[in-house]
Amino acid sequence: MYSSIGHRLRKKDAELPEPAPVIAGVEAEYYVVVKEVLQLKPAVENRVDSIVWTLDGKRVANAPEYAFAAPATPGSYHLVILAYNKGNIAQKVIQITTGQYINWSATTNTVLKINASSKFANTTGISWEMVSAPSTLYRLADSSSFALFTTVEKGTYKLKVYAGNLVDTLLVTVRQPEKAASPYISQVFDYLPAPGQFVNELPKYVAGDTRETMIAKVTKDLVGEDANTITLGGWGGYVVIGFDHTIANIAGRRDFRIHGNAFGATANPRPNAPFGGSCEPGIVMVAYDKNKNGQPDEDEWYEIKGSANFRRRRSLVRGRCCR
Ligand SMILES: [Ca+2]
Ligand SMILES: [Ca+2]
Repeated sequence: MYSSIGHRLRKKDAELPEPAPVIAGVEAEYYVVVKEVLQLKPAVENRVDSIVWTLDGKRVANAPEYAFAAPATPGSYHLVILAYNKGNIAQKVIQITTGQYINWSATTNTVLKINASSKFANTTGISWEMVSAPSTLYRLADSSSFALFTTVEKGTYKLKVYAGNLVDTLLVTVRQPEKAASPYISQVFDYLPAPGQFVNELPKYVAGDTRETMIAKVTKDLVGEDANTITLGGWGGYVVIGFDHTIANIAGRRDFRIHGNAFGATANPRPNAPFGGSCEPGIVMVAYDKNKNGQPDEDEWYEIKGSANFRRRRSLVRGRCCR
């Protein structure tokens, strides 16, 4: 009885017009390096009788998959996928550009400046794009004729640079440096506390100390894993510290951490005081050693947004805040 119903349903289905095939799972454009093979395997929705591939108008395959082998000379190709079923033909057009690799090498946690090749000279509107990366912990910042690239992980990164019909593919091979980077502070450039409760106590000042000897004491306190607290005093006090590598600013990730002295406390001598404690906010600025002289120069600093950027009335930045 069940098989009889099944038979009738199948017969009825066969009499309906068939939905057209839908070709998905392939891009409209590909860039293939010369002598490399691009394997294309579209996902075809709905029933299909045959899939035909044409390259520059010439039939090259009749199969669900097609392997495009890029010749040794760069060029551009027009690939069309045709999917047939009863009464329907679906079409998908793919543009393939082929070109040569340009090789670069770098080490992790350093900034590599990559200039667009000479064929892009006098070209505006140059775009840079990561094609494939062994890690998401990288940063690619582009400025038309050049890009700055840094990554936390070693491996081979494939980038594309293009403008109009011009395109280059770059392979950046990233190695680990011989000496592993330290995750801790490696250097103190400067220290100048403003007047405050613990100034000359953290670190301890003794008669005869100079700015240089105090910086040496702060260096001893802050460098390496076993660090101690220092005081910056009140508004305006600062310390300038450095690392032995460039810290990549990864989008959506917190790239470094600063331990402060904030805490909550219920004890408060004032009656009916709100919950409080010690907030001790600070402003964090970061410098990128753009001119590679090992110094944080005036034009290399950026301020990181903090809570004060979002509360105008209590803004530290505008110098209006305080306790
Ligand atoms: Ca970040
Ligand atoms: Ca510098």
